[in-house]
Amino acid sequence: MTLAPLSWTDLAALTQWQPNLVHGPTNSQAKLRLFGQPDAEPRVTLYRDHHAWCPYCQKVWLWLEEKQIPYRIEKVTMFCYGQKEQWYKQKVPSGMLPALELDGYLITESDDILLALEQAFGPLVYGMESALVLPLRRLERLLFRAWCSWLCYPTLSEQQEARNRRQFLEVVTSVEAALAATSGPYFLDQFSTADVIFTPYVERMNASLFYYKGYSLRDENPRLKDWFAAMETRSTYRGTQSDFHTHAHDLPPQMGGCWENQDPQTAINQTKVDHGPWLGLPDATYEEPDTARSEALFRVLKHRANLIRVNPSHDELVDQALRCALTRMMTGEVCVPPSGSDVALRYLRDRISVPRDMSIYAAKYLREALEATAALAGDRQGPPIPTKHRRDQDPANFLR
Ligand SMILES: N[C@@H](CCC(=O)N[C@@H](CS)C(=O)NCC(=O)O)C(=O)O
Repeated sequence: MTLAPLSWTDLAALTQWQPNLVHGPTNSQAKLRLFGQPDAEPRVTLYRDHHAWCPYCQKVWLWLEEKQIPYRIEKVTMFCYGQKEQWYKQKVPSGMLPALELDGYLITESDDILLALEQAFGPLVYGMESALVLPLRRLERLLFRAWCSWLCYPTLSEQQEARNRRQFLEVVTSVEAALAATSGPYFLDQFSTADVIFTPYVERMNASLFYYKGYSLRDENPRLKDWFAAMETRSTYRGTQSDFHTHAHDLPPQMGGCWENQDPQTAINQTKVDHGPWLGLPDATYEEPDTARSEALFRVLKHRANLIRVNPSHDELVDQALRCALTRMMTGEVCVPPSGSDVALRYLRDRISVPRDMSIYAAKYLREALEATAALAGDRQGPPIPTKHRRDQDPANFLR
């Protein structure tokens, strides 16, 4: 007998997820952060991307969360996802993110923003210009350049590919040495600005090299492994953390392309990231919260009308198939979706964005349920994810 999918009302009764966006743990959906100070009048407004993807925004975001500075958030569309808001272009003609207003003064450039924040609120343990942090900032830029050279240019020969890899690994050796210079897991003797500076790109390196080069930065390097694990003990970092799927498919349009190598491990990793299983990937190793499924359900319920509308398949088909996947995720009961809905379910599976839509484990469970349900309908994939832009992810479709 085929189990009928639960109704939207029945599904809604299965989630109690209700995050406190203003005072609770770091969350990409927040528009105001007061950190338990209900009377605070924020001096700071952070302008960051709707996708919670921009690495320079993540740096400032994480800093504000760690320092618990009350602030407002205004979200702006990045060029590759859709139309840049006119009001933002008037404020920042280049359209670049992040920008920050402090006491009414506008500041751009993430490093200048952090310097201004330090002046106003004090350093995050060590200052950006301190003798301890400056060499680490230089090392981060070296690592960034070596990563770009390996990932973002087509290689003309195997020798060149091997050279680019070796040059990247040489800088990783220096990063391992820097991490080993203190007894704890962080870059300096305690968590500080230095860790915030490394976070955005090391996270993107971990994801992209796993997917395009068959190389696991996190597994291959013991100090970085410990550093990632320590970062994941922080609810601030977990709130800003993205997953392998999101990075692997958001990086190409941002970086002007990502080039895969011929290593057999690359194909294995790509299959895992694109088709699952997502649980167990080295993008997150902290213990999964028991609210993950509730959170995923809550987020789908919030946007269900938009999700159904933007899906290329017929609305009724998507509606029913999606309820089948959610029924399975919440009850464990197998619910066979309507025939022809494999494409619709995989379209959505490929477009969950972390942390924009939900946190990392919530996304893993939702992807698993969508894939397992799609597999009952067939093996057709959704339309390919574009690599030159991501207008399939235009935030304008999700503002209502
Ligand atoms: N040097 C700048 C770089 C900022 C930057 O490159 N921002 C990108 C996003 S990661 C941007 O806003 N690009 C325009 C867009 O995509 O709309 C900083 O540190 O703030």
